[in-house]
Amino acid sequence: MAKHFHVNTPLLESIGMSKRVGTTVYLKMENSQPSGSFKIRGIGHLCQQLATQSKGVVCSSGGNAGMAAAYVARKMGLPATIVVPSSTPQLVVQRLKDQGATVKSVGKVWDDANAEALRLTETEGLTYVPPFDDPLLWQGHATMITEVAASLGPGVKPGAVLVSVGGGGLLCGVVQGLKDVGWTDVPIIAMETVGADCLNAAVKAGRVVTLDDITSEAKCLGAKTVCKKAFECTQCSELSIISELVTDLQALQAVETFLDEERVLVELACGASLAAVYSGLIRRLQDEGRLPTVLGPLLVIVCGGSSIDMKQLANLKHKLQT
Ligand code: PLV
Repeated sequence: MAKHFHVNTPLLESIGMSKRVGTTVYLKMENSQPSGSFKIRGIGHLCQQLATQSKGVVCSSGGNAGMAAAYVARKMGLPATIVVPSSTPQLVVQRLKDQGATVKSVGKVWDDANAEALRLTETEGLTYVPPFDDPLLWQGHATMITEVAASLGPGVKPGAVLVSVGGGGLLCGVVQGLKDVGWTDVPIIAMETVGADCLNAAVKAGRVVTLDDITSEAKCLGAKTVCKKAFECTQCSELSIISELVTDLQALQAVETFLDEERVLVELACGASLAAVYSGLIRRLQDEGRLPTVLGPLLVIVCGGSSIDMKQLANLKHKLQT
């Protein structure tokens, strides 16, 4: 990759989380990317490959892929149209506009917005930027694992990696990254919220399935169908991918604990991963023999997200606790 748009993010040790899990926990702080999430890695790479001659990009998004596409397009001097579902909060719509993007709100969930983005690709001749289903995205996301390997130094390898799953692009990127650095034996814990659980539903069904609806408040995990590649990774004997769920309330409580302990505000989509630590899920997986009792360092991908501020946090609290 030539010039890129993402930054090399810090890898921080979390004392609070390490105490809870009983092993060192490292946080890959993707929240500190210029667009607020890891999405910029893949989308920056994809746009460099596909959009240099473009008359503009169009991206369907729950919010964060759109933030990345808008940021990258602005840096490339291209117009960006971001199509979001009506569930995307106003604060994200405003942040997208502040990045210079044109925002269209179409349909109830991401899948509806995506149909409109694909239509615009055809009718307006724009370059389509998918939020999670493209090998170029996974290749870009994989750089986060290469960075982790460089930060940890030779001879140190994670005991497990914790990621959130929406449409599965982050998961595919992490898998790619683990392959790139020769860590395919490191188990991945793939977290979703109940009601945005397309990977978990696919794993249970033994095939890719489409959810009837997205009922979780973690809208950025809200793809009704996981990408084929992510499902295939769960079926691959070379990899160990553990698909687990938390409730929205657990994800919210994790967001709050993370804010208190690490002084960083992330959205619910990221809270799903953090909840695996705070709710005791990692300990339970160890007790069940699904993770080793003596676990090497736990790597948490802090995927970040812009769909949060103090007002949104209060709204979510009100919604989920009453
Ligand atoms: N969000 C996508 C898909 O939404 C989007 O359009 O922004 N963590 C955060 C903060 C995210 O925004 C997302 C994806 C994920 C995790 C999950 O990544 P994925 O979709 O690659 O599995 C519908």
